[in-house]
Amino acid sequence: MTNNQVSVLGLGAMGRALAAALVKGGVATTVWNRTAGRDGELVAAGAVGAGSVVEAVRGSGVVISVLLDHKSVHETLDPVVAELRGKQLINLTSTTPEESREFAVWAASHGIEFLDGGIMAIPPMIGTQASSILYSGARAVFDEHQGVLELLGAAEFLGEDAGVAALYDFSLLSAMYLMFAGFFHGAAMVGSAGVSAQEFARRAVPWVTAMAQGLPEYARVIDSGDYRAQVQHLEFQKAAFDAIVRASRDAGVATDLVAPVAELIDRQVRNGHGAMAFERTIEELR
Ligand code: FVH
Repeated sequence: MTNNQVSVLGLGAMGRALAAALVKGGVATTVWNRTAGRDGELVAAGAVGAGSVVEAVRGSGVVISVLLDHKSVHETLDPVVAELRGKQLINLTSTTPEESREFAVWAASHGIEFLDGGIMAIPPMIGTQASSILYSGARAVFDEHQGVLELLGAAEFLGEDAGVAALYDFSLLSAMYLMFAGFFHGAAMVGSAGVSAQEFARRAVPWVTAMAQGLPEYARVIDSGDYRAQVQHLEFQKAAFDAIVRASRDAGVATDLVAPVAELIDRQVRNGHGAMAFERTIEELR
């Protein structure tokens, strides 16, 4: 086994970016993709192109999978499971925590050391200081290859439960997508008055950035479990949010995004929590 050779399976936008960062960092890298012809630039830069999965797996002690989803990883690796025995598998494909745990069990049953990763970056960020990747699963794999993993982005190990990195990944993505969705809603509202999305973005960026500074205080209240409002209680938030819903309707903007939040607030007020802080909303989600 040649443990210092790394194989990257999957040369989509992310796989290509990761493989390029490895090659640039001087790591002996083998690359493979289901559809041929996507390895040209990588091979020109020094990677070894493998003609089959089995060839890619055979050549390396460490295999990094960067495929579409959980199903595609199984479709790719199940047929070569015998070749993977005794090797280390690092899965950077986005999978749910339960899917990551399933891989860990599957890998252990076949004598494969398994590390799962959640990529907190888009392809152009890979290999830059803006990139970070969260890992969980086999600590030994992380420790042995941390130097190589740091070539891809800041590498952080979160624990031996293989699902934890994916749990953080999807939790952070939830926060991101709901923020983007909120931007779309706001842009649609001001758009009803002829304001461009770009003009709205110019104001939204500093506003959202400033408001995000409040998250640690929200977190402190949540962790304390003491939701007695110091400033704006849910009764106040209800009035404010009902007005947002009405303003959206008046602007001809669908309330699909804001109505569920209004309902979460309403429900708490109806159930006697009107004097509590907005942060108590997390109790309705748990
Ligand atoms: N791109 C991004 O911004 C995000 C950032 C966060 C992490 N994600 C996850 O990374 C995984 C790969 O994403 P990607 O951007 O490389 O995705 P694509 O460019 O669409 O490439 C997909 C590759 O998967 C191969 N593939 C698909 N199905 C199969 C299969 N059944 N068997 C073997 N390979 C398969 C596909 O091959 P081909 O279509 O070229 O033959 C591509 O190599 C992903 O989990 C993101 O959620 C990226």
